[in-house]
Amino acid sequence: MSPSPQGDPRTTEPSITEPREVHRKHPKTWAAGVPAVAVALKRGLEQMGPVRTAQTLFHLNQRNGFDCPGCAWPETPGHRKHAEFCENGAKAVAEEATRRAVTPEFFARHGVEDLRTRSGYWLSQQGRLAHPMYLAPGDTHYRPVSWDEAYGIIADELGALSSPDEAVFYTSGRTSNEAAFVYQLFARSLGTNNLPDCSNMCHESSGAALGTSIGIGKGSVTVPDLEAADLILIAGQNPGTNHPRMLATLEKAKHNGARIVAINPLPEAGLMRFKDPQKVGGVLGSGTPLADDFLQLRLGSDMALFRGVARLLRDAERAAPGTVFDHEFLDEHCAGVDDYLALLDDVDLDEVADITGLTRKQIEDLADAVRTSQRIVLCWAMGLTQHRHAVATIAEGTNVLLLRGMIGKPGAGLCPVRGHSNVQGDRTMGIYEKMPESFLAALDAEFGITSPRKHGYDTVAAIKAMAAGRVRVFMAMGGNFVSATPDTEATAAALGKCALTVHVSTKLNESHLATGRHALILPTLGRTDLDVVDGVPQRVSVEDSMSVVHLSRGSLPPVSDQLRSEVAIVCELAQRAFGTDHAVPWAQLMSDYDVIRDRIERVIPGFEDFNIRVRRSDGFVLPHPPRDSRSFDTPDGKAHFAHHPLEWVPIPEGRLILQTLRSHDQYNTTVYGHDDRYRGISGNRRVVMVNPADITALGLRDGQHVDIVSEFRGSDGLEERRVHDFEIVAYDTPRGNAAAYYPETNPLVPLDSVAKESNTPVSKAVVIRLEPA
Ligand SMILES: Nc1nc2c(c(=O)[nH]1)N[C@H]1C(S)=C(S)[C@@H](COP(=O)(O)OP(=O)(O)OC[C@H]3O[C@@H](n4cnc5c(=O)[nH]c(N)nc54)[C@H](O)[C@@H]3O)O[C@H]1N2
Ligand SMILES: Nc1nc2c(c(=O)[nH]1)N[C@H]1C(S)=C(S)[C@@H](COP(=O)(O)OP(=O)(O)OC[C@H]3O[C@@H](n4cnc5c(=O)[nH]c(N)nc54)[C@H](O)[C@@H]3O)O[C@H]1N2
Ligand SMILES: [Mo]
Repeated sequence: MSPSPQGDPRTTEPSITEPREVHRKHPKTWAAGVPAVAVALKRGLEQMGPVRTAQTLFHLNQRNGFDCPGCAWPETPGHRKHAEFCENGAKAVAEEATRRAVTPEFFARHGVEDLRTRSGYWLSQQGRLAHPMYLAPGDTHYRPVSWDEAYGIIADELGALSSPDEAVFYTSGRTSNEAAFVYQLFARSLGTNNLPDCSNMCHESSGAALGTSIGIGKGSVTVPDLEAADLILIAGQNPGTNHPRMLATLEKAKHNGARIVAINPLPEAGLMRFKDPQKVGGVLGSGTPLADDFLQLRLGSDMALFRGVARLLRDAERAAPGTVFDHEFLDEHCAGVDDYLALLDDVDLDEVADITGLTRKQIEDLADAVRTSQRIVLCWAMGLTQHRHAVATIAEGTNVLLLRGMIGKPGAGLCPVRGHSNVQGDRTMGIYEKMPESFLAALDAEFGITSPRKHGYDTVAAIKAMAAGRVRVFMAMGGNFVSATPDTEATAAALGKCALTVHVSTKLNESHLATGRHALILPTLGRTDLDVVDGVPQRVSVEDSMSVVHLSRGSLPPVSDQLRSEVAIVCELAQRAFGTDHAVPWAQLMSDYDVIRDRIERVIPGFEDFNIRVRRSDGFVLPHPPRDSRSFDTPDGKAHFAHHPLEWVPIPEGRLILQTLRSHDQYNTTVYGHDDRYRGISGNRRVVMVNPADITALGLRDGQHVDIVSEFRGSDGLEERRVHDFEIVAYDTPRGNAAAYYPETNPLVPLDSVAKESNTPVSKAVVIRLEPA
């Protein structure tokens, strides 16, 4: 295909503004509004030029357009014809649809050592990867290879494994359903379940908790439910930055009379007030206040808060039997309630106040709101999932909703807000190191393969296996493994022990420089790119945070004719690795994505008439037994009250608890710029936000430069990790709690510090001390 003029790549190196000194302004008390539009347009024009900017922003989340590669927040049903503006969605698109290109000449100019000295920001600003590149053993520079050579290199290494379990296949959550399905089929045809994914670091704790409590690891609400709720609790989530389109839903809920409670250590602007840039009122007026209550609790104390609320509900029920609990729901649909109520005897509400840092009155008010509301939704994200006791915390929040019968009725339910735009779909497609027997059996029957039954590695287990020399081939379908995972130095060293590392990527990142003995970078099409097979434009499908599956079609001419789709890369590699007479018809699968969808339909329940229903303008909703019919796919068919011992995060003397979080100007490890606008911090990301009273108590001062040292008691005693030269910023965070940006602080997160049951790295509670630099 010949690129149109606006598709011509820019190959001169862009001039990059590297970080300078930190600037502070007052944190914002509202989100979006006119500045959001201005920033989005500026970034769009810089990266894409005027024509592509207009083309992409017009096609974002449209009926015939592409699914936004930003977050997994759903479209409002029936609204897909209107452009839904979102600053950070626009930035995600600009980042992908940039005209800048990383060519073989770029790699000839910059050796791997040189690139290792560059920041992640500098790397991603270079533009789209434009040619397959190979770093041969002992080489200093990546050099161009043909696709054939690249497949040959991978197939040779896979052929030389002494066990298929010496290969690991990572996935990041942007991969489409079709690509994810063929990718896991490839891994299982090879004979391994080593399919770690970004979800292991993200909502794994939600999946683990909900799986046990309600029998399915997905949220139980839809957008109309949120709009109809009378109480919405938002715990551990910063929607103004990470799910901006959620604010429009919250605004609507608010207009319908909902009360919104923000539960967060930080007064995030998006939780406070929203100015919809698409409405006159949002441009000229003061916007809509969102949160009615802001509960500024300490890091890791949500479980205590939920348990305190449960205790108050129980007391109210005892005082006026039959008025608080939903007895019909409890009797008919739940197990374990009596044991849970007994556990509540031990709750000391003064202790809950101490742990959370909230007042008794705040806790009682929340319990009153939960007691008197008829339709309650609990939303959460990384602030709950990335703690040692994350699974117990989410299960505790679920217990509270169960007591009031808030599952499987309109306007109520559980709402884990997913991150990557198709992370939920990838899991549905089998990207999981321990898929159930029913899935594996169906896959085997459909394709005539024998999937391995032994569970594979998740992300943390994969790093440990690499470190132990048990992995020879590491392949990543997207993502930035070395920067997103904990313990950056240890992880880079582990990757270095692999024979071959392979990255299927859209943009250059640090993981391309954390190589095995040899390494490949394979450039792929993104969501915005036109994907044509035999003259026919292909569409892919994705599943949003509320289990809605719909189509996405890119429209932009790719930045180079060397880019291949993720589906093609997997299927071509499979033909090379397994030969053309393999049981799986790889050539046929890649010839038309409808064929893949037909196969998905035969393997995965809920995809009946996939190709027909996915073409409806709003797509279709996957089944969710608790939501649809209050049925629970647990051994006894009931929802289960969890009975975990109460846990929280104590703050050792002279230490702080650090959470690692996102600024307003990044997408995970991809830094778009240095302006965390809502928090009023710009210029440089190496900052640590600390409560002013703690700064004084620690004998430090605002603006001082410090090293952050993390302390972790591992099996071999006290371990320390250090990152250098961070500026202290006095900030409104609870006493004893601090915050700094991910991924700069990932070297501080110990690989062994993981959530119980879900094995998710504990990124929101790192014990630290600050040492003057
Ligand atoms: N623009 C943009 N959008 C994104 C992303 C991005 O990087 N940029 N990333 C995507 C991905 S993969 C994900 S998973 C989501 C992440 O979305 P979020 O979970 O909103 O992301 P974080 O920045 O990690 O923010 C965590 C929030 O939880 C709060 N928090 C931290 N610890 C606690 C706690 O113990 N209790 C409570 N109650 N609150 C706590 C923090 O103060 C912060 O407000 O966003 C997705 N969308
Ligand atoms: N300390 C700390 N660590 C964390 C977190 C935290 O809050 N704190 N959050 C965790 C969470 S929630 C997540 S989800 C992970 C994220 O982990 P990952 O998903 O691994 O990381 P990303 O930064 O999203 O990956 C960005 C890269 O993906 C590639 N890419 C983008 N789009 C596409 C595409 O369409 N196809 C392909 N093949 N490649 C593409 C680009 O090359 C880009 O450089 O990080 C986790 N790590
Ligand atoms: Mo995530």
